[in-house]
Amino acid sequence: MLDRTAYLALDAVSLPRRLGGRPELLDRLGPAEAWQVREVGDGNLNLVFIVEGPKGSIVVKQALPYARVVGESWPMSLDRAFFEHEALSRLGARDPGRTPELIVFDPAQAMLAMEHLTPHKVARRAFMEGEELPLLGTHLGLYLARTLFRGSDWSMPTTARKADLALFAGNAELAGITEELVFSDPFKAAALNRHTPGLEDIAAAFRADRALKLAAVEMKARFCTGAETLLHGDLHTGSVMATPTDTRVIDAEFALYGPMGFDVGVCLANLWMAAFAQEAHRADARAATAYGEFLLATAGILWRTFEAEFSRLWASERTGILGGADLFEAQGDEAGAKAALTTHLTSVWQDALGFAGMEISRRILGLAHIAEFETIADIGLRARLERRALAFGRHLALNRRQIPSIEAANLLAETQRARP
Ligand code: SR1
Ligand code: MG
Repeated sequence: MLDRTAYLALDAVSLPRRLGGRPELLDRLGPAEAWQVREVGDGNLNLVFIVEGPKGSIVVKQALPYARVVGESWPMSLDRAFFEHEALSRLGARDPGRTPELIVFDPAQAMLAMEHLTPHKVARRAFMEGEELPLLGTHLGLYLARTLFRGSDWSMPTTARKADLALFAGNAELAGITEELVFSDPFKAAALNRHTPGLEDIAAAFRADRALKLAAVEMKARFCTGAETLLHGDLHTGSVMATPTDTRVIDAEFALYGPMGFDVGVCLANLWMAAFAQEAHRADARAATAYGEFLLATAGILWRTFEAEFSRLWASERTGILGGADLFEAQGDEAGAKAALTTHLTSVWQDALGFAGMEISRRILGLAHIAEFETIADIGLRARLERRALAFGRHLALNRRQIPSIEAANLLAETQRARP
């Protein structure tokens, strides 16, 4: 058990004194007396500082012993910083260049110093500002294929795979948060739930919707029992930072072994929700439609890139426990290998749609909402847009086995967005 008696939350004033003795940081930043520090954390859990010095800048992230979004009444273990560091190291190795460079990790202080991604913007913010990110879908599709494939039994040898499964089973507290907030709370009268005024009827309808609750139970069971690969575990668009030419994935503290479709579905859900919110963020209907089309196109590119890259890795790197080349290719049965791949990708796709439905429901009816909706000052408009997104999310969850393609899912989103 790690001794954390010395743990103390950082602040902008104490940070140069407390971290100024570390050579890795001095190399990057220059002398600590000249550091400029600002706290910029706007997430639900942690402190985040940007530290600028004469030679450069870094980001320092420190876990708090409670959930920032609720306060000290919700204590949380500091161990999440350890799991984030372990996860980012693996995800970065599996898709090099797609995560921030890690500079220093201090487990006792639950503190991670890393590359300052600049001029990157949180993708969610770029969506609200209408900024085009033409490579986002490609980069995320590649990231998802590489990390999900290379962390799985299709790729990993049995000892390493089981050691990682055991390691990340320790991140149980954060897994438990997802289990409750994503798969249970939106479908019951949970104490921390909140929603936009005007959505009382649909919130009540969700609580009474047996078919939807059965879907939630099934998706929760997939999440809890389908330990296919190391997931990021919270891959919404606040965990993505981007420029028009680069995309990075951050904030992996919810990492755990789970079904591949979870990361894919959460990511798609957040692209779709951003599209539903566009009407409130653009000057006119034409601009909202155009940017909404960009977001749906990004979802399309993401899935098609994921499929293509996963298929490439399947053919070239399928050397893990589940490899299966001995059953198919080695016996001249290429079609059998293709059939096994298709079966797997179909299962990821159907899971992704179910998880997307859960993510949309929880971001509108649960505790943790998204900025694209939360910043809409006109409450009537916000409720109208959220209602459309909820109807779409419900449809995905209930019809996940009947929606054949990303094009079909995008068409459903388009149709739902156009409703009065
Ligand atoms: C109490 S944590 C609430 C949410 O914030 C994180 O970003 C996760 O999405 C979690 O569900
Ligand atoms: Mg986060």
